Amino acid sequence: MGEMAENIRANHLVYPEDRRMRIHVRLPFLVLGAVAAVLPLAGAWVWMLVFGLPELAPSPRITYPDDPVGFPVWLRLAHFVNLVLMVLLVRSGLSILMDHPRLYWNDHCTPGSDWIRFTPFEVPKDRVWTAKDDSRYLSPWIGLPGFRHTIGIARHWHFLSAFFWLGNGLIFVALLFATNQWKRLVPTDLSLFTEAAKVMVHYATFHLPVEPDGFFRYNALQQLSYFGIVFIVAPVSLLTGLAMSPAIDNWAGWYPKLFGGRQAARSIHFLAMCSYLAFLVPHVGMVVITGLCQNMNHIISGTDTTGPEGLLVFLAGVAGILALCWATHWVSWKRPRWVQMGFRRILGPLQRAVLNRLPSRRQYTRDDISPYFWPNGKLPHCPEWEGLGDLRRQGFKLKVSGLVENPVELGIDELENLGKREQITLHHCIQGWSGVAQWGGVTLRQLIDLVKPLPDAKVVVFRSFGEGHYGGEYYDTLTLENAAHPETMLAWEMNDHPLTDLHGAPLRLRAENQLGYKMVKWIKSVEFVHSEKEVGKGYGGKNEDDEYYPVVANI
Ligand SMILES: Nc1nc2c(c(=O)[nH]1)N[C@H]1C(S)=C(S)[C@@H](COP(=O)(O)O)O[C@H]1N2
Ligand SMILES: [Mo]
Repeated sequence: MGEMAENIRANHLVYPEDRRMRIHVRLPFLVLGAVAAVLPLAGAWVWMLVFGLPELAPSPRITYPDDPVGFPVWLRLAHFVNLVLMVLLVRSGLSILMDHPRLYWNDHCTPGSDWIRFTPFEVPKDRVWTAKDDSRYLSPWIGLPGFRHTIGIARHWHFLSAFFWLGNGLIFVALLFATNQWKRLVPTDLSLFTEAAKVMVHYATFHLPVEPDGFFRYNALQQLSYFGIVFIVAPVSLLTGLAMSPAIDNWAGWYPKLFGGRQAARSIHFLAMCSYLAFLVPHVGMVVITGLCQNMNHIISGTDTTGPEGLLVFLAGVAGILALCWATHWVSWKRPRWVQMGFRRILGPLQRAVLNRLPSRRQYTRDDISPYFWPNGKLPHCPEWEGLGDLRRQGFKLKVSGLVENPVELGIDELENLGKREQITLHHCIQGWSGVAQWGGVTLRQLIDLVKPLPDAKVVVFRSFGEGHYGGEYYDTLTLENAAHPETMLAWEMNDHPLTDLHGAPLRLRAENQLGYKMVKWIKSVEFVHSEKEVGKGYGGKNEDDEYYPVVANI
């Protein structure tokens, strides 16, 4: 049995009782969405009723001698690969979304400020409600891997697919322009827009226009929607995806601002997914009703024939995709380590070489501080921590040991004597929420200078008084390089007050180029080691061990 299944069974999480899913859209956004959907339809009807059904321009097969004829093999392949990867992307994306089933237009994620939520619950105000409590169940029939709080695995699938999807997309676009195929998509004449509106009037009023032969050219509306998906929605997906990375956002603050902030980027990323689905329905619908067999032959065998061959191959392709869904589901549950390690092998080097190098330098102002900061994790309940006294500081001595010349034990006052740094930064939780807070503490750089790591020390371990989700000491690790980033600090203050119990008293880690789970709260000790393999199960942290999170957390 896979470890994930074991974890889930051990915690009686098999089929959580409450599996309800409610989509709740705030009224103004519901109205906005309805208006956006109805307006073009209403316009089309008015057009027809007032001016009559517009006449469409004739669309000859070939206007210019170098117009495209048929679909070359690379285009047909890229189209299919795209479909496969989109299935993985959407399924894993939905799984990720359900881990923080709320979308916002502001970076604070204050409960009640979500414009859409996929949970029946408002955040309760009378008790601690962690982000993990808030995560929801998604059926594995829909999500990859689906279920509740399987975000680690879902993200591996998402980023791996995104990586290959980008590669496929770049090859596709490069070949479009290297050949004459770009002419099918790119509008070169403004009249295309009015022509597309006319086609729209036909469709919306249930008049099917005579379609051009798709082997040679598309109708105007078809061309514009393909163009929109390839050249607008796809890049938007990619760019808003990047705008959710803590390493990128805290390095180049202007970047997420292009989209209205990190959470707006997340919302737009979701809306882009909706656009694909909204495109897919009429796209497939039109393929079916405008000559299914012939259309299939066009895009599958590249021939302009009317036999059933293409359709049969397509159905085999669909069976293949279903088999892939089953296979990805199976490895996710039975061999989750393969997924985790596969991701680490393929994308880990890139994460280390590019994103991990970016210094976090984005500073916010006091006015930006979030009124509410989602909590996460389980409060410690060991006597060691409970007995620490006032603000958990009285009896506290941070132990710093391992591969260092000068092991030390320091109280908060002594840490403060090393010099205090304050920073106002944006926190990124892997689950999707964010929040701005001011942190006060000592940089790890100063601690490193004090304890003098031996040449063999490459990794810093932070151990907590608290336990992980599945029991056992919570800990995480940073590479020495990340620990030495100027903004990486051990903090004892949040928003000018000593840390509360909920947020990690007496001491917690801040590593702004990483996701929240690396930022251990209720720190007990710091240890310098050679490799993360020596600690816990050896994957780099409690969440890495038990929930298959990546050891490098910069996306
Ligand atoms: N000891 C411990 N530290 C922890 C966690 C935890 O479960 N236990 N959760 C992490 C996660 S996932 C996040 S997002 C942040 C949340 O910090 P906050 O509760 O102050 O918002 O703490 C991190 N540190
Ligand atoms: Mo988190």
